[in-house]
Amino acid sequence: SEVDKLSAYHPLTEQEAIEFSRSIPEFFPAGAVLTSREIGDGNLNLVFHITDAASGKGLIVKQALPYAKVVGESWPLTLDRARIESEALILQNELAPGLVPTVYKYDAELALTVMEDLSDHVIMRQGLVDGNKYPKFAEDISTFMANTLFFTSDLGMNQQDKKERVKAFINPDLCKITEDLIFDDPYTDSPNNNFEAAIADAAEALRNDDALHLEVAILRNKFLTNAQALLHGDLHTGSVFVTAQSTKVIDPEFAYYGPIGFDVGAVIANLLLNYAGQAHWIKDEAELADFRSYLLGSVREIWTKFENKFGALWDEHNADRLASSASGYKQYYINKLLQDSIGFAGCKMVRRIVGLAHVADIDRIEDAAEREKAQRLALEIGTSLIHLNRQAISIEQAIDIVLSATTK
Ligand code: SR1
Ligand code: MG
Repeated sequence: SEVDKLSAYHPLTEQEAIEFSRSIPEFFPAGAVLTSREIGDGNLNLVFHITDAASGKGLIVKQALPYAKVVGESWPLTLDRARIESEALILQNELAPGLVPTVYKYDAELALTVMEDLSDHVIMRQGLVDGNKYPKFAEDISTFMANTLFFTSDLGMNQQDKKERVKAFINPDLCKITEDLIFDDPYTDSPNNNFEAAIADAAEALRNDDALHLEVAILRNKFLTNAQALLHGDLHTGSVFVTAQSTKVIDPEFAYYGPIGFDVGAVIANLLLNYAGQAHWIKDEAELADFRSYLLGSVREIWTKFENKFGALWDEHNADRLASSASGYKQYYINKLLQDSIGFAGCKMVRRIVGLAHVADIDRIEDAAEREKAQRLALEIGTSLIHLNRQAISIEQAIDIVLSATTK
């Protein structure tokens, strides 16, 4: 068949993506006239949007490339990440139903996953840049994180099965990207770094701050060694599709067993990066204050809801006898999650300003002086969160950091 002819790995053409999508049983009507468009705007993969104008139905065909698209063929990357992504999506859909796209098919040879078309949603990063609020997001993302992280941890599943799962999600290439881009490059003179001359002094300060390096080294070590739960691994606002009523988390190709706070911190960091850029996007002072207060309210709500939901799962489903009975342990564990989340959030903000891959919330600001102001604000917040992390006892301390950095 046409699909069999495709089978050896090669990057698909738009036409081949159409042929492949016809192999999904009973999806498109027989003889449907399909169109295909490569819409991938991420750093790593090809993404084809297949549509049938007559039925209005669509599919996404996502194919991993054997290298990082953002850099080129000189940066090889395993195709196994397509398996990791499809298996993570399937598991996440079981643990947090409706909060990820449905997977229709995975093809190991072609490193390709066919999944639900979410083109009635928008990428949250763009939605926030456009000044839109998402009233269901805090509820949904806290459910997503509490369910997927608790039930894949030693608290929420059989601990021997968990070790098998750790094995299935060993993801060295993608972890190496994070280890370098987030936990090393910004703090040294790395050729991967990418920052503007206007903030060279701030980038240099990152390289010379010993106390900061200690905190980043501790957080890096947690990322390297703490197999706490199956993470999404790259939970920024570009990995979330939203509408006012719906949230869908996509792109878990960085999934691996790591520290829970890394996912929670990613969400917080990306709301705060938007916060830092918003002075450009919203010119009216009152509207800006309102939107920024919405973003800070979301950070508070996400943490509080996550903490409550994770705590409720702990009370009802704890698989670890001592963890559930030792008095004070739950509070100790959840406070460590808060501290890690704050620390990782800081690292994720810093890397988006001086590291290889940036965010549109700030990079698309055309005016150089405004862009510099946003970058400096993000760095001020990020570094302060990193300095705070091991001392934190409340999310309010992180919010206070943002407020005082804004008025500085
Ligand atoms: C080389 S990939 C750069 C970044 O894009 C992804 O979304 C991850 O955040 C990664 O660090
Ligand atoms: Mg991605």
